[in-house]
Amino acid sequence: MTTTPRTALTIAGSDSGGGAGIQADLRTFFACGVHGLVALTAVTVQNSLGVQGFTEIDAETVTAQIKAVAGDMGVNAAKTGMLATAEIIYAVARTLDEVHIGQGTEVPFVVDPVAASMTGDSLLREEALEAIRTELFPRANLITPNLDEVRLLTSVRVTDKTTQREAAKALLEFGSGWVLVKGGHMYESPECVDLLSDGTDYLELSGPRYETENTHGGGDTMASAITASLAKGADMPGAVAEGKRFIERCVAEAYPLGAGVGPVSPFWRLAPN
Ligand code: PXL
Repeated sequence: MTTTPRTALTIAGSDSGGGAGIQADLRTFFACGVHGLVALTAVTVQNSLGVQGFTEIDAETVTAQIKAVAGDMGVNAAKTGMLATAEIIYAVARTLDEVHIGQGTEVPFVVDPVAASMTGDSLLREEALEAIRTELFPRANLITPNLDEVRLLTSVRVTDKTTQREAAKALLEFGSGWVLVKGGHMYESPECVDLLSDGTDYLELSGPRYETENTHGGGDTMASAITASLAKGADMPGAVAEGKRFIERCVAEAYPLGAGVGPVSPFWRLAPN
């Protein structure tokens, strides 16, 4: 008999284009060797040119999905992506407490505070940002905002390493164990420098910047790779370092698809060439 792999749960939306959302999460989990579980929050209608709209799933169905898999299969780590509405966020927070996922439990929880797609289309109803801050950040072992999300959440404008550190401190005030302030959107910098902090340690993770237009799903893929490493038992700095290595290769091997922004690709992990 084959042994059961580790499991990772994504609580997120569907991308009909297959490059971001639960599709990015599941292909990353697969490439990283963990079994992916899903609580679907919303169905987006989109392609490489942008998001045409979305329909959210009712909050009871979201929580029922989490309880169904957590109770039977067990969850070794979890993450959130697109959550769509404040009602879903409140319901998810309550349910995570019930099934013992998040800070203060054995099961690490990563919050990727998705507010908009890279094309600028909103993926979150307006009142929901505050709910992410108050309901999810205190339960998160790690939050992974990009610079646009940092600005929405704290009003700090990150332009260099000093303001990146300021942002990390401001975000930790909301109660997460760790924060990863991703520097990929500082386009002037020749490197992508991310800052990981728990308020005591400030760890800089530096990597190359690849010239590509095709970065759809990059944030989701990185957060999922970190979640997969946590599910396999890595500590936070180790999991983030692994996630960073993983996303670098996915960006390096991103491919064109459609007339707009193509997806980052985890295929390298399956068929190394
Ligand atoms: O990359 C953020 C994201 C998350 N979830 C869904 C998305 C996107 C970006 O388009 O569509 C469903």
